[in-house]
Amino acid sequence: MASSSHLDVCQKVAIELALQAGQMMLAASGRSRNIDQKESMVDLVTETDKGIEAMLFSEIKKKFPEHKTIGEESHHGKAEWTDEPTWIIDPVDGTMNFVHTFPFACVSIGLTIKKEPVLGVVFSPFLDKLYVGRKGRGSTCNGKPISVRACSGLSQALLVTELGSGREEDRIKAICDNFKAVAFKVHGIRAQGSAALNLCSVAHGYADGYYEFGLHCWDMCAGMIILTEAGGVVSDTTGSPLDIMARRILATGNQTVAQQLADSLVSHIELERD
Ligand code: LIP
Repeated sequence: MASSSHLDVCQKVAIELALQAGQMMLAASGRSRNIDQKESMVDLVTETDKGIEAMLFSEIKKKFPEHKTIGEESHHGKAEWTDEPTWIIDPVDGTMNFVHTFPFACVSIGLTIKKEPVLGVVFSPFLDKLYVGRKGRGSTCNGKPISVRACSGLSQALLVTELGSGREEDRIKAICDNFKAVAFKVHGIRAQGSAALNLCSVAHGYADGYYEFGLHCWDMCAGMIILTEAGGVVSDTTGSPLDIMARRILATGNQTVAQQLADSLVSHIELERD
């Protein structure tokens, strides 16, 4: 396990890089030209996504040459994820939002050691929110401690979920079936378009739970440590332990809401692992 002082250096660098990435997002906002499609016509990537990831990887390589990296825009085939210190990065989480200048877009920088998230940094320059979560040290937003809010159960919960980036008939049907199964049991359901900010919303006490099928390891790595260090819980959508490569997550402020939500979902979509 890395020393505390080494992780202090990692945290300082990750925050500096997140702020730099935020400036790149602000400079490019509303001016995306080369927008490409990936998994589907709604799974977009811009030159800003690629430029930020290149900057992050280059800086991390300079400062931590022995560390590994996994990034959304340079990821091809199966993720090579080892016990080595590994930065798992989404340069622009919420790319569709970014293209439309809808403010829920951020950079997400996670660090795992022995395949355990130990540090998460999520920064949205449009919302002006810098979230930091550090194993054993809690979570903050703009330097102030944050925590999940109390929620007695699903009937009192405000949830977040997403339609995601796939448009396959069976996936959309399963997502709609789950939405309908949950809709009548909760206070409300929101979709913000960014997994990282969804996890931070639960960590900050704005929402009581979030679930999604189809997201990737880079969408969830930073946000999950920010949430668990704020007192929240993460799992697979069935309630079993989370596998961050299995492309599905259930994240709540407490175990009661988690169990009731897992019991309410009617379709646990299986997707090709990262
Ligand atoms: C996004 C995820 C979000 C999902 C979107 C998209 P991206 O990541 O954060 O949860 O619903 O479809 O995948 O592609 O903007 O980095």
